[in-house]
Amino acid sequence: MGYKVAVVGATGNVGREMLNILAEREFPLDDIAAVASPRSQGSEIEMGETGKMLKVNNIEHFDFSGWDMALFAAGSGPTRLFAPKAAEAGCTVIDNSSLYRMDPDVPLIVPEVNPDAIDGYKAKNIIANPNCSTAQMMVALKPLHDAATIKRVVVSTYQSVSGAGKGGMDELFEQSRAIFVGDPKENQVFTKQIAFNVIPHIDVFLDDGSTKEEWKMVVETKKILDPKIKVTATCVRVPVFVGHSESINIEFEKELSAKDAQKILRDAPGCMLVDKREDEGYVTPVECVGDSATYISRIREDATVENGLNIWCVSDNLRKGAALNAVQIAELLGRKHLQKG
Ligand code: 11C
Repeated sequence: MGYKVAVVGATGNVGREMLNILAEREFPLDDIAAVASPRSQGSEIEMGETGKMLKVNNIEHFDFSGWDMALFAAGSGPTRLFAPKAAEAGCTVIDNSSLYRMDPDVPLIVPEVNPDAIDGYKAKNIIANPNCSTAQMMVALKPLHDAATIKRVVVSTYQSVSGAGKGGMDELFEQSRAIFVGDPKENQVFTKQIAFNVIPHIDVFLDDGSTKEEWKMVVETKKILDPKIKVTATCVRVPVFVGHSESINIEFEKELSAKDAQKILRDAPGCMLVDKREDEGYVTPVECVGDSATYISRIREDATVENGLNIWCVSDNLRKGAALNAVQIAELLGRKHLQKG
């Protein structure tokens, strides 16, 4: 016996990846519904690479009662309207938007890091999925925090355009081509030219001069891992299609050598250590596309602070940063709270 699962926002980058991953991981399904905006009603979408085609349902007419879980990848606007309806109808919402992440009545979960926090989901029947740049950093930091207690993190991100949806990917492609043929195109999705450029601006500016993307990394780390950890972030969009990279400087309470950190991360859940001081000894975003792991490379001691380490962390932002983490939450929810059969 399996679950009845709805994927909301099924036609977007993350929704499609959710369908892929549900199929790939053989999630026990009794029924699956693809749900999207009225625009997509009647179109069809493939369930991963299974050949099974799903008719897309209009979110405005979809009845969530009788469905066990809904994986939402619909953005904050539609989520604000439809997630509470689904939750009230008894369908547990696993939401990928930023809407509920900091709600004290909504658990914010990375299954490798804080699985027990899921127990609080009943207050609203909603569970939040973290921001992609936070999720991969949590997978890398948790085992190091357990070993030597992290005091402070300084992170700079190199985030791919797929984080801004299909429109972001199209803009990078079209703009690169247009520049090559000598017919430059105006930017519409990004605030500046993204082709052959980098943009230190993701999401809106806040009063203190940081961006909301940077703020998310600070507050989500505290909620997921430890409120005592100080985090400062600089988030940058780079002309990469898929895969977010992060340079993370970590200051610990206790001493932790680069060698010991390697040993810990080699065995840590969700992590893949590739760390040799040679050409093939580190991972770049193009190599992580389609993978589930959070790759860690370039571990080295930072001699400018007491107990400091630098690491390089790369992951497929559409997977661990979004769809995979959501499906892992669904698996955890099934194991801990919604057992079937
Ligand atoms: C980006 N991290 O790369 C964003 C996308 O809060 O879920 C995800 C935004 C969010 O643009």
